[in-house]
Amino acid sequence: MILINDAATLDNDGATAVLTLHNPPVNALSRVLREGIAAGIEAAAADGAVEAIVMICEGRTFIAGADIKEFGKPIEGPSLRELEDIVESCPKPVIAALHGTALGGGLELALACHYRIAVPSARLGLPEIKLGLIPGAGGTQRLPRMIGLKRALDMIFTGAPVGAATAHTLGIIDELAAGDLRAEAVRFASDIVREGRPQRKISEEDGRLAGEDVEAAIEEARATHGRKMKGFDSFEKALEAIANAARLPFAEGMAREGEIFAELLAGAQSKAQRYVFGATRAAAKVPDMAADTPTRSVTTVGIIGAGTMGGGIAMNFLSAGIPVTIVEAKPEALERGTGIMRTNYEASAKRGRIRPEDVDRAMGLLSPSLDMADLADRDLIIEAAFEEMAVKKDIFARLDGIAKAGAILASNTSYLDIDDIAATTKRPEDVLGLHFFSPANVMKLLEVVRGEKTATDVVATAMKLGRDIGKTAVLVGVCHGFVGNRMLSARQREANKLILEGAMPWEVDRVLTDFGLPMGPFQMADLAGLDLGWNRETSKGETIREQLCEADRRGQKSGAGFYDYDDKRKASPSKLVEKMIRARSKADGIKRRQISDEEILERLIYPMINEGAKILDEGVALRASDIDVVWINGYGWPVYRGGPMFFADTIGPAVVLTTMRELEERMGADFKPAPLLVRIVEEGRNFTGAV
Ligand code: T1G
Repeated sequence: MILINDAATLDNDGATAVLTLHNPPVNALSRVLREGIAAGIEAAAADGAVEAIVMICEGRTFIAGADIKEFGKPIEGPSLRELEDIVESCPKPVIAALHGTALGGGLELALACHYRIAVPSARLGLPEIKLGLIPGAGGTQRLPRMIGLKRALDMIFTGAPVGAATAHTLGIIDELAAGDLRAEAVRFASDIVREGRPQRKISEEDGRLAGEDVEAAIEEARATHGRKMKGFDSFEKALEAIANAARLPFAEGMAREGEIFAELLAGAQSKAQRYVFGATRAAAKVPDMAADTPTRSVTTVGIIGAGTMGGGIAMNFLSAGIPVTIVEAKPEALERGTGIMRTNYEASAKRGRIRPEDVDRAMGLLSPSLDMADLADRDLIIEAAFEEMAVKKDIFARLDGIAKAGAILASNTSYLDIDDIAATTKRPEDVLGLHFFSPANVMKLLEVVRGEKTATDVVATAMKLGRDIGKTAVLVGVCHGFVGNRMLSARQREANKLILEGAMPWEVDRVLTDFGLPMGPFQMADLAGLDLGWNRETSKGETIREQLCEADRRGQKSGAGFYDYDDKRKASPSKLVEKMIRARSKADGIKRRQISDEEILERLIYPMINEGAKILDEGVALRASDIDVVWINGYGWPVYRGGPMFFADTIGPAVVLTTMRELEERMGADFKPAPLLVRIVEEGRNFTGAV
């Protein structure tokens, strides 16, 4: 065996050289690995005894891409493109042996090899779009030549990996390895040499694209991906780069791909998306908890409440193969709840998101019940009942006498005090919050709310369980609304004032949707239902929202709320609501005025940032980036803006502070700057340290 460098070794298996790569944790293409590959290929090519070369990785995966941590720094050692030229021009066949996830630059390097073999469990993809980039080492030019424009467009715009079997069908890989990958790759290399198979250079293949209708493929990509890609600089640029595979000779297409990649890499959006990549991983780490903190076994789950939240929460566990007992007080509520779950699964199967057989498999793990005593043996019990403290305290007091020792007792409350709830039990150390976001079977965010007495292993179990059911779990502390909803309340307070001062709900919403959020505060209110927490007996009709409920305009579900809705739930501004708002302004003695989009945006976003600063200062969030992860995964904050705290850093905390002070002067204490905001401006720091 020859040690090429710290990341590469070369040894011979008969007439086949095996270049083994080792750059944990994911064999990212950092400089040492690029240098190792270049030297290893050149050494094997120069060895007369070598007839073929296998490139294989140690560890859990083939190369998972360029080293994201090197972005923005000067390239040292051979670039990935130079490496690909060395590989593709090698006079001996180079076979990439794939396992784990061959992603981004890893797949691009494999496409520059002459052949590819993979284990059935391997996945291959070009996820650069998720980083605000495009494949920058030939992926936009080689992949279309291999699988056609349409499929390449889909792979690049979804950024989702395909499994080895699909890759084999598409022709991205030449063989599926039946047994040991290394042995199979060496055998495949020998077959190639013995059969005298040609050195396949995808860069020289134009045939596949000759007949493609480029315009049709582009239009189809716009129709399929355009909505999701709204606001992303990378969308149009990726379309151009990929279409060039059919429009330009390889070298010209590569040159243009490089220019576009460099532009995006230097841009604000990619910087934000790369920050989010790191922030999401950081959120999974709990500072005072070792990675090997013991966790409790959770193999069965109980849920109290089969409403929208309870049913959605249950689906997360059922889909992960974990049996769930779901308890309701009334048979008709139980039947309605379980019926909605089945309907949701059937809709997913119809859209091809799950296999038809998965519907019965998941529902077969569900045990509906009308008796809380049936939760006695559950490892984890989640309360998803009415959002009222008295109701929750009663349930937890009863659970304390039912649940087995060591069971984890969680509330899905979205605002209320977990410590108060825990105090109704004799086991506060087993109690925490698991705050799912609606629709709970869809939204990625899970706020894990750590109570004052919550045991460390319970927190560790919840964070791991969040990952196991496909959520992005963020650890938060106890306060009213935890992280996300506490900041949402600050925004809602301003939104409610703005429509009395002169803006209309649809103007406020538009400012936020133009900013990149999926919907504004009034669209959200109509979707959730205006009557959440409203009670006709106690309603005083003091707010627009109360007036709407009294007029039976309860939101989308009643066909009218802040907006009017047609039978397809298409929203339109309401003359009646406009009249109601103007009358309320007059009754409150407010002289309405024209309010600029800029003021609306500042009044909505800066108080959120200010609340985030308080949340950080109080230790309710561990990191500024955790706050950003909450808002991206729980409320659809545009990933290309990095999150509210990253956004504050891009505009400058001093700008936020100055504006807050002006607003405080003009509008009062709601805009009093948070002490942390003042401090970081005085100290010349920022929230995330990432800008
Ligand atoms: N570069 C640097 N570090 C990386 C990395 C990468 N590409 N991918 C992962 N890591 C780190 C990650 O930060 C974490 O570090 C550890 O590895 C485990 O990651 C030219 C320009 C591979 C599916 O976008 O999707 O190639 O926190 O917790 O859940 O066209 O990591 O332990 O210090 O996510 O098992 C394209 C990104 C790059 C793949 C593994 N590639 N990575 O998931 O582990 S751009 C990607 C992933 C590119 C070319 C372009 C996942 C994974 P730490 P993890 P995991």
